[in-house]
Amino acid sequence: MKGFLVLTLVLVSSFAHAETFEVKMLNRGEKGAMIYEPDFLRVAPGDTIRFLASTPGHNARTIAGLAPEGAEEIKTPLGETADVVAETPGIYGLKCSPHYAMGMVMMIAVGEEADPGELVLPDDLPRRARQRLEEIITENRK
Ligand SMILES: [Cu+2]
Repeated sequence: MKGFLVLTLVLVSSFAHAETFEVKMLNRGEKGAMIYEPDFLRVAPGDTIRFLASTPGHNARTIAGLAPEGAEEIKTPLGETADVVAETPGIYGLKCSPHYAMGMVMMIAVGEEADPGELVLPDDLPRRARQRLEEIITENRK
């Protein structure tokens, strides 16, 4: 009976550490038009990222080539608030499908070790998306 109690406490405390981070999807934010706020998050595996439909018509999808090996593709429904659970450690580049060419992108680092500075951006990024990703990397590299 004593062993069971200890196991229960360990399980409860590991769940208690998982956090939820909110990202607003906005037509206009502090850094400009068509933007995620914040545009960079560092989270731990098991944490939840909640994409808020703060203004209509946005979503969040993995940018091809900007996700860790073996990570599941992120794809939230257009115009809806949705939760994504971070699992595989590494760097994720995310885009809004309708506003990718306008530079609506963000980055999530999962795990303490993940370094945006080690990211190699694919060649085929839209110009505005590349610009914003480079700014995010400069501001958040380790
Ligand atoms: Cu958008």
